[in-house]
Amino acid sequence: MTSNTGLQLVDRDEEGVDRAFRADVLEGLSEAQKAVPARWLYDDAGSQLFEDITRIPEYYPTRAETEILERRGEEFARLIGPGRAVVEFGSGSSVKTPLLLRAIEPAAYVPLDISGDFLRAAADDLAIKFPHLPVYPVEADFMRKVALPEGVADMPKLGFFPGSTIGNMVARTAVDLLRTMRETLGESARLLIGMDLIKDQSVLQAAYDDAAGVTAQFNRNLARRINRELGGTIPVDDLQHEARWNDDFARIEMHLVAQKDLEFEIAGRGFTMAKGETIHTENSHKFDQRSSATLLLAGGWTPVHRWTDDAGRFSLILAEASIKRSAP
Ligand code: AVJ
Repeated sequence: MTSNTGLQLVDRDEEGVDRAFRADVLEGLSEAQKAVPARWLYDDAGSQLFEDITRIPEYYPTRAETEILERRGEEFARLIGPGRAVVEFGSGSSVKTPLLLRAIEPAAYVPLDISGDFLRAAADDLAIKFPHLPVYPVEADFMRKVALPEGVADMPKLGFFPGSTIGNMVARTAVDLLRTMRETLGESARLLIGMDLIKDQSVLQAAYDDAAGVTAQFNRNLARRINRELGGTIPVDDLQHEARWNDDFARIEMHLVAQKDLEFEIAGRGFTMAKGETIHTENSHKFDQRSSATLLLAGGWTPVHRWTDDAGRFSLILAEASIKRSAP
């Protein structure tokens, strides 16, 4: 396992509390619109619940993207070519990643993830499926530039960022990440990135507020995690899951809505919520052809090809690192 400079990825205090989590929660819940960064939804329980979400009937993105990966292998091979080191941002899915690797004859596979456990599991799984492919897992926070292993130094890179995870970020953060990816991947890199598409509101609403209530559990798990890890007393059952379409920003927002006036403590500090007040817990931005191109271009990537599933719900975009040139 390559550990990037052995840097401490989680900073805990004497009691084992994740300092960044506590700071984000205390700060976010002190703002006029209460909000907690979406990354804190994904502890072990949250990651498991998200896995469950990918299998519910209303949640189309995973199936739509997998359909593209299953059907377009020949085009990937032609447009991407063999011999690249595939650098995956996030620990990789046992379904999507093999579909890509099988299609393009890569020279190496480099999964990047902040969680060593997920990373090792994904890497082991891959090594069994592709016994001749060099696999170099790297435990790192890919929001910052990552030093890739020596073994792939001379290979051209293909970044792989499926799942529309980019949609979790507001434009500014997304652009920062795209530019950082360009730095991580180097000269003549390419990027294959999943971006979910703007569509009928009722379809989006259902995808983020499923009938079985799995997404509601996923959202409420954040409050449970706060109670568990930060000594919180949030009355979780008094918070209702809401998926809201924000048309100005073209995004689905997840909120936890207070069902009555609430008082609770977190890490010794008191908080109140008036009935109807919300905690904003996640954004899931949706794109069209132009907005996705604008975002990629702002991040230093020129789109070269795009695929959608047959129903036109989801897009997978191939982009190349833009070359600086003078205007126009
Ligand atoms: C993991 C960010 C891609 O936005 O669709 C799914 C997360 N949240 N249901 C998404 C999510 C609620 C998901 N991403």
